[in-house]
Amino acid sequence: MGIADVPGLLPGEGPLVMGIVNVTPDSFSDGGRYLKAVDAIARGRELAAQGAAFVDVGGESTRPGAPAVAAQQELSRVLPVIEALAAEGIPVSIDTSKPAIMRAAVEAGACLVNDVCALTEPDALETIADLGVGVCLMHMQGNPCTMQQAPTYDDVTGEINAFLASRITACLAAGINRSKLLVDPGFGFGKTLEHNYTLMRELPRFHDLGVPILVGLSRKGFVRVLAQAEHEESVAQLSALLAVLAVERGARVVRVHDVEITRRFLDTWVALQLPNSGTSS
Ligand code: 8Y7
Repeated sequence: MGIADVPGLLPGEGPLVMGIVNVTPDSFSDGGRYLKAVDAIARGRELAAQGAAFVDVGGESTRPGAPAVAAQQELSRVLPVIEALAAEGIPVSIDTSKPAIMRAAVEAGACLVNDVCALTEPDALETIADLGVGVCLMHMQGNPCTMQQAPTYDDVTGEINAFLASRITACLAAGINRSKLLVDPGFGFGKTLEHNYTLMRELPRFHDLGVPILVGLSRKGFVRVLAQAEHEESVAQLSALLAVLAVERGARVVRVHDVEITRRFLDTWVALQLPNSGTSS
């Protein structure tokens, strides 16, 4: 199943929520791993019940400064979760940049690959072409360890747009169908506060790429700054507001931690649309 086959992502249909399920256990014991998988599966079910169109399963933290995880460990974290959720008919996306994990995840039932490296790892393009699944191409400046040290751009939106255009071209050249692609400017990935604000203001410029736009704003550092509050509730609410703004500016999918409130905000926005103002891309 590819992106074009996922119900709801056809042109003219409303915004979709991707719910986040992190499987990053602290314990290395089998018992701990099993418990973490059970927790992650329960969380995925809960997010689907709250209205997530996909759950994004990740076994390696991509937060700034996070250490890399060995492929074997990443696999043992995510596969049981993907298998269980996919078996229940929940559309699963796999958050990874490693071709071996993309392949194993799709064999376990994932229908979408969420790659923060936009298929730049060796063999990633060929793997996605071969698997025939959907893929989200995200922009990042630098790598997760160094990206927040001194991100610089002359024209942040223009440069990210050009990068995403070049990755779309690379995908098409590798034999991946355009209908399988999503793009994402990568809020917080090698961006200062001001870069994130500019991207938010200029989000409509990404329409030119001609593929659906996904954004991840949920509980990110700049959202915490805007919220001016420590409580998670305020951060969740502001994240949901920003999801609505992003959708109004053309995003089709929002990747979030708080599915219920985001879905409620988006449903309200959809219900209160002015005539003839629906998104069409
Ligand atoms: C994003 C993401 C993260 C994002 C896409 C976090 C894996 C950091 N952020 N994937 N992943 N877009 N496509 O705060 O913005 O969730 S991890």
